[in-house]
Amino acid sequence: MHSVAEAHPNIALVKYWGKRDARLNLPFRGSIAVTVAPLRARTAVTVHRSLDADQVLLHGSPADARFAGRVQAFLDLVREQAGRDERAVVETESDIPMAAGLAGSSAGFAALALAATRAYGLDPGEDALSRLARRGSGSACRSIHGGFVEWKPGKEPGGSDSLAIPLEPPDHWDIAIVIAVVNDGRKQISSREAMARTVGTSPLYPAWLRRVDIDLPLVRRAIRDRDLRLMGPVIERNCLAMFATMWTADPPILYWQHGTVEVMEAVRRLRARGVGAWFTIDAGPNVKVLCEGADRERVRGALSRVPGVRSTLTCRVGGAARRIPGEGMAVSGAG
Ligand code: 2P0
Repeated sequence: MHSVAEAHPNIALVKYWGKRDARLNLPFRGSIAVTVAPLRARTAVTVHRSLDADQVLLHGSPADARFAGRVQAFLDLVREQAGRDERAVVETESDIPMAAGLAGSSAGFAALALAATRAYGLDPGEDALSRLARRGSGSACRSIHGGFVEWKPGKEPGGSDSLAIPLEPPDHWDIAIVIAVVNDGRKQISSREAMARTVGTSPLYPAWLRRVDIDLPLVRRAIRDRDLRLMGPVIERNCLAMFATMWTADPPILYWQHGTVEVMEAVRRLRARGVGAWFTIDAGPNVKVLCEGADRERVRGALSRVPGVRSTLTCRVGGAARRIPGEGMAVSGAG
C-alpha cells in the first residue's frame, strides 16, 4: 500500500519529436538517450481506502492542476491494470527544475510507474514498466533503464511494442554530461504542445523523420564502439534539425535564449582547442554538453565562464530506476 521509487532523467542523443498517437504517446520514430545521474526524482505512493480523491504533492505542497491531472490520469491506468479503485497520495521530490527542458518528466513518470505499481500490488517486469511509464510521458519509458537506452517506436496501434530497451550498461563508457543552465524557469510552451504543432504545421517535418532514420544507426554504433568523434557531430545535427522543425512551425516555437547560442559557441571554441565536446539541447534554452569523463573539469570550467550561464551541473551516466526498500520511508532526502 506504500512504495517509494527513484529514477534519473535521460537526455536524448537522437530525439523523440512527434507522435503518431497522442493519447498513447506513440512516436513516429525511435530515439536513443543516456540516463544521467546524480539528478533524480523520488516519488512515494500511498494507497488509502478512506480517500475520496487522489492527492498530489510536489516538494510537500499541492501540485498545480495540470501536473496533478496528469498524475491522476496515470494512477487511473495503474488502477485499471490492478483492478483496484482506492485513491492515493503521491509525493514527489526532485532536484531537476520542472518544465525547463531538463527532462524532469522522464524521471518523474519513471519513478511514479515503479512506485504506483508496487503500491497497488502489481509487479510488472521491465518491458511492462517501460510501456506504462511511456503513457505518463513518452521520454519516461527510457528512464526505466540505466546507461544507454533506445526507445523502439513499435508498429502496433495499441502500443504493445513501443518501449525502451537497454543498449549498454552505465559502466560501458565513462562520458560526462555537463549541463549549462541558462534559465531554469518554466517554459511557455510544453514539449507536448510543441511536438503536436510541429507535426501539424512544419513543412520540414518529413525531413526530420529522414534525419532520424540516418542518425539512429550511427549513434547506436558510436555507443557500441565508445566513439565520441562519430557520435558528437551526429547528436549536434540531430538536435539542430529538431529545432529547425520548431522554427518553421506555425506559429513558430523559439526556446533558445542568448545564453543558449553563447554556450554553443563556447563548445566550438573548446573543439578548436582540441577538446572533444559536443552539445545537445531539448525543448528549452539549456544546453547539455557531452565529453569524455577525463575532460569533464575542463569543459565545466569553460562553460561556467560563459556570461549567459547561471550554473553548471556535471553529470555522469546513471543507473536504472529503482524501488527504495523500507515501508514508511519518508520522501525527504531527495535533492
Ligand atoms: C527527447 N523531448 O527525446 C525529446 C527531445 C524534448 C526534446 O522527450 O508529451 O515530455 O510527455 O510524451 O516525453 C520531451 O517530451 O513528452 C522529450 P510527452 P515528453 O527527450
